[in-house]
Amino acid sequence: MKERSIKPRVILIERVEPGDKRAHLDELKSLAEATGYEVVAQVIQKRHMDSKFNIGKGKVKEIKDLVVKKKVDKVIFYNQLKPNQAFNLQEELGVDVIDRFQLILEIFAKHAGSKEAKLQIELAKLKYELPRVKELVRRAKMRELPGISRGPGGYQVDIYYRAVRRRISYITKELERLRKQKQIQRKARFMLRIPLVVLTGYTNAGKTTLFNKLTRESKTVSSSPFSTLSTTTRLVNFRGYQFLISDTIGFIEDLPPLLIEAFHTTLEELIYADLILLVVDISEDVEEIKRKVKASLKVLSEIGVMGKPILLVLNKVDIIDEKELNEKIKKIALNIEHKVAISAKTGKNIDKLCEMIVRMLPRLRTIRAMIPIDSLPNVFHRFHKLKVKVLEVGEKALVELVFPYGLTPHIQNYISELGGDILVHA
Ligand SMILES: Nc1nc2c(ncn2[C@@H]2O[C@H](COP(=O)(O)OP(=O)(O)O)[C@@H](O)[C@H]2O)c(=O)[nH]1
Ligand SMILES: [Mg+2]
Repeated sequence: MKERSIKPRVILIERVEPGDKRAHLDELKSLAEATGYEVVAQVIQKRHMDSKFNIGKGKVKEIKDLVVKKKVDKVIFYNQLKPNQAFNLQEELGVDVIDRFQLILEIFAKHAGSKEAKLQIELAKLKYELPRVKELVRRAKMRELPGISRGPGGYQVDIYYRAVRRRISYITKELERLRKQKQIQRKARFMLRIPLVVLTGYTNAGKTTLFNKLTRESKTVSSSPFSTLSTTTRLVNFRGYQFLISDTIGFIEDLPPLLIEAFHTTLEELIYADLILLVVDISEDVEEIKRKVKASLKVLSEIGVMGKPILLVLNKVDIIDEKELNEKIKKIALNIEHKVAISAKTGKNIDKLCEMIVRMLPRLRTIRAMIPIDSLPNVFHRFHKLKVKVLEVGEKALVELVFPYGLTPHIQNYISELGGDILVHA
């Protein structure tokens, strides 16, 4: 008997404009899987947009059959759907229909840790929904809405529309307030006792595959200090050396502008990284790889983590030959000093990757803290002269401390006992 998985089952659909060559379903599949869906079918149609369904009417019929046959829960479009198209498709197919924008929102929501991240995502969602609510109002007024008895009538929809707008203005103000607050106090919320490695790179590069390879026998890290990290952080033991590794959503191609702020908040855990692994798909075109690496470095600098060590991981070497690999490595030179070519799928060079990780991870942790001036003698007494540097003296003293990772909890307690604060950026 075939077992039915508990993951929601989805069909992916893309309408490709007749002139366009590239389809994007691989990328969409990677996003859908990362969100927790099981992809049971993929459909591509080459044609101009149909105003009613986006895709053609005949295709809709075909998909309707697939929905029934494959017990599908949801249909996901690569193309952005106009409000009326989304409603028409939903009516016709009898299941939820979302587009890429909404899928990205779902994945962001799943990873959102901080209050700010959650608000950013809700804001993007409401802004996206506003024209859809408008369409709902229009349909309700025209008495077109199917089953008015089960949905809101025109009057209620109107009220809902106004409520959405009020919420948008509330969140906008709240975010402004949080931003100001953050500028005043950039305190570190927590620090880990063990160095943290964070995987990043574009969708489909192989981050999750690599994460699974590296952590096959490891445990999920779920104790409270990690609660602001994504749920996908695990402990890796490599020849007696320990480090934590986090999988992330990473970078998304053609991100809708409305989602950029929300996207930045999903990168928060990079602030805590001791080492960043930038994963690229080496089987892609050289120009494509270069463009992605550059764009990645730009985003990293925008969120303020450029000072951290970066290891460029050239993944998928199993599908190109040695000659191609060497040529590409030469061309991608850029200015990233450390790189390693691996296959997350076959396991090639995974040991070498781990060796490099261990080599690149700092043995000692450097932090900066603000402490009351009268505690300075205490700090000097506690630390060897070489391990503490006073950088600035104002109302409080800004000091830099260096100590072994394992001592992190003690140092944290010590500084808070003195009435000091550790700053986010070391
Ligand atoms: N041939 C090959 N395929 C890989 C390798 N690593 C990942 N993939 C495939 O690339 C696709 C995207 O991988 P995934 O880990 O989801 O990428 P992510 O979006 O960066 O997390 C999947 O179909 C993987 O099976 C590799 O080393 N070699
Ligand atoms: Mg992934």
